[in-house]
Amino acid sequence: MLRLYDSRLSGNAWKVRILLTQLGLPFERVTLDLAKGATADPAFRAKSRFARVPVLELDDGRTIVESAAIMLYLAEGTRFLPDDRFLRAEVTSWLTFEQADLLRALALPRFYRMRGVADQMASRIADFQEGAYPALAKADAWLSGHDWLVDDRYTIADIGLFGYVSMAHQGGYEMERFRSIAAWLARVKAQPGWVPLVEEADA
Ligand SMILES: N[C@@H](CCC(=O)N[C@@H](CS)C(=O)NCC(=O)O)C(=O)O
Repeated sequence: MLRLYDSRLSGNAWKVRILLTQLGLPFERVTLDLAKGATADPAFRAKSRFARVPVLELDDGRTIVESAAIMLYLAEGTRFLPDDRFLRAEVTSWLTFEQADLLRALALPRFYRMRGVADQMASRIADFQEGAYPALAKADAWLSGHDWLVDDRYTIADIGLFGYVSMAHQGGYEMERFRSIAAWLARVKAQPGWVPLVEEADA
């Protein structure tokens, strides 16, 4: 069976969990305690060359790291990834944009708030916001003319962007500025098989 190494509040692992669930693929979940330094464990380091979750372990023991790589692997040949070469490049383009322009800028302010250190990190948060607000505006502009990011249908591009954008307000972002993003987030959440970050049994 597939095995997903994640952590309870990781948005990157959440993306993979949403996709696995929507694909109907059974998987075993191994939830690491990042606060206790679980990613430094040599056994985990042997599975994750970057010492981070998510990690997908295949039946044969090989592992895939990086949420975008995992999603591209899982989505191959499914409705979540177009066959057309150009459209696949479009999917990769959104996944790359999310990682380069949004991931840290959205995730770290949320993390600082969760840890109660947002006040000390105020100038860092302001720097993140300076970069992320224009990137969010670009996504909002695209979504003002499209229901979905690629090919007018739900793909892993949507799952990839959804993860941290849906939690940006937890890091202090004023997401009410982005009405098209808000409508798109609701569409993603309404997809069959969508799962919340923290499931009730786990809350
Ligand atoms: N680009 C990576 C980022 C993964 C990442 O940042 N993972 C965090 C949790 S969301 C992590 O494992 N951090 C290591 C640690 O806190 O020890 C991806 O998309 O998978």
